[in-house]
Amino acid sequence: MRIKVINPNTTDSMTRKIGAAAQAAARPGTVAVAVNPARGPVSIESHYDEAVAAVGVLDEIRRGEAEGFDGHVIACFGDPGLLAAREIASGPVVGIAEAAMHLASFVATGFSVVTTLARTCVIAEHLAEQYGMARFCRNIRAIDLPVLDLDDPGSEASRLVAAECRRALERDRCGAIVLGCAGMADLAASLSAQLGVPVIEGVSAAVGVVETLVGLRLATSKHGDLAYPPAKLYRGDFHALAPTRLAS
Ligand code: 5HY
Repeated sequence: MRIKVINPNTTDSMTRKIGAAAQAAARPGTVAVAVNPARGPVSIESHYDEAVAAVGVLDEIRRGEAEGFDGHVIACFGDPGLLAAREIASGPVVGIAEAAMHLASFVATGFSVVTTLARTCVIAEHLAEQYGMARFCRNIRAIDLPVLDLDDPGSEASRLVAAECRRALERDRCGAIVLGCAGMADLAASLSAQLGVPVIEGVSAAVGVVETLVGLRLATSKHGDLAYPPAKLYRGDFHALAPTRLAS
């Protein structure tokens, strides 16, 4: 099975980290190929970043369809472009926030999310609502560190994340932690060992969900709102994105 793991931001080092986490979580026989779009924000920390990054995600999904991938993962905790991606993909498309929240609900009656910038907490809140996970989501916390600082050893990111996780376990009545950024993929195992609770990171969670769906021969329904988009003309430099080419 081949899974395309899309990092919607355009920072190669983060794509490499995501790729390593995805392949490490994959079952024998699964190849996880991590990519990022050629165009878009270096990190995603706002609604605006998300909106623009979604176009890059759709670029990669279209390419992935032509390259014959069995499934796709959207590796940004805002799950940018998820439903639009499902419209143009034949195989399953899973977002890391969606997968992490659902898997957390299998191992605890409540989880807290620990993410980067405080301003992105509302995005995770909206997704918890949208996915029907609001009653499991006890709290969404932020370490208030920019996404790209996660890789800066001087930022003490892992210490800040661990401290926020401890606060969540002390105060939020949660039994599990969901890491709210793909850039935290490499922190889950050591945090779980330190804290003694399930710590779920979305890249591994989403790879596992895609593997399960493909294994069960479950693909995105093309009946109703996730059918291929109606063919039409797109003007200007979005011309190449016109859905006409997809339906054929
Ligand atoms: C992510 N941003 O997973 C989100 C996390 C966030 O560039 N990759 C990003 O903080 O919203």
